[in-house]
Amino acid sequence: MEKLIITAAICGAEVTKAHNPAVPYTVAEMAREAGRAFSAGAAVIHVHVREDDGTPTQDRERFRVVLDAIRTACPGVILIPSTGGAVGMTPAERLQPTELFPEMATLDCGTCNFGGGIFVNDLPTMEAFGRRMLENHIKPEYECFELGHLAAALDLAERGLAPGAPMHFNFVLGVPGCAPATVGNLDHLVRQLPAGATWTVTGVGRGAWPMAAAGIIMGGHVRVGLEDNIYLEKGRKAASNGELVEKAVRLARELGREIAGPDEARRILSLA
Ligand code: KMH
Ligand code: ZN
Repeated sequence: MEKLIITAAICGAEVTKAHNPAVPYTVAEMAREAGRAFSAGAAVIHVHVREDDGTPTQDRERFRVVLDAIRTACPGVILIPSTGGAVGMTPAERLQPTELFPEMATLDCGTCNFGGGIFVNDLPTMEAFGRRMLENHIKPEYECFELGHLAAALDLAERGLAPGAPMHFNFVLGVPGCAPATVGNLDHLVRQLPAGATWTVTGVGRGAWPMAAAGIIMGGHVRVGLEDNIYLEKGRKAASNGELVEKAVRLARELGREIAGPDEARRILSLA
């Protein structure tokens, strides 16, 4: 089995300091949390940005400053800025980080419930995001929140409207109102992947650790972080993203899977 790539989703757009005081907002906090995750074993950081007061934003210049600060704190790390942003943002707003030519970015693969809101990713929106990633030579991380999202992503690439093989997917399971975080759902998705594709699994909320374990033993990769889950274990909040990554590393070691550094992750993801 390949080494395990751990992604840390350190901030998100919805979780706040009221949920967990370790959620980073400022540039310094973002660099600190990314640094802790990286030191613990994360090769990839999934990045959302906030104003200093915690308001989610997709502002290009805020992304520029935060991505630079994370690069300094985490030499060689792979950055995956979000083009999902927060529910209700326009496609133009969301696309701003792609103007910075990151090596990867998220591409969300369908409209779905997202907590109390609706996260809009209709086909024209997906096509626009796919075209932008082709033009700017960005490898998408195709985010699938529902079982049908995988087929939508494959169809987009098949029609030449988004980057194709080798494709990389993130199966985000357990978002309220979307596909639950079950091994059955994950297995159903993995079985439909084209040859050569790579995948990560993200379990949201209480699905976080079962999905991490499943990803490790099924040969995929794993995302953890405060964006998805604020608890280290039931009733115990994580003190940092680093603690969440440390737990993923412990699980992997117990299950016999080695951890990939950024260079190995670049090779596995065909970025190198
Ligand atoms: N904040 C969610 C509405 C992504 O980063 O691409 C969308 C999200 C997905 O987090
Ligand atoms: Zn995200």
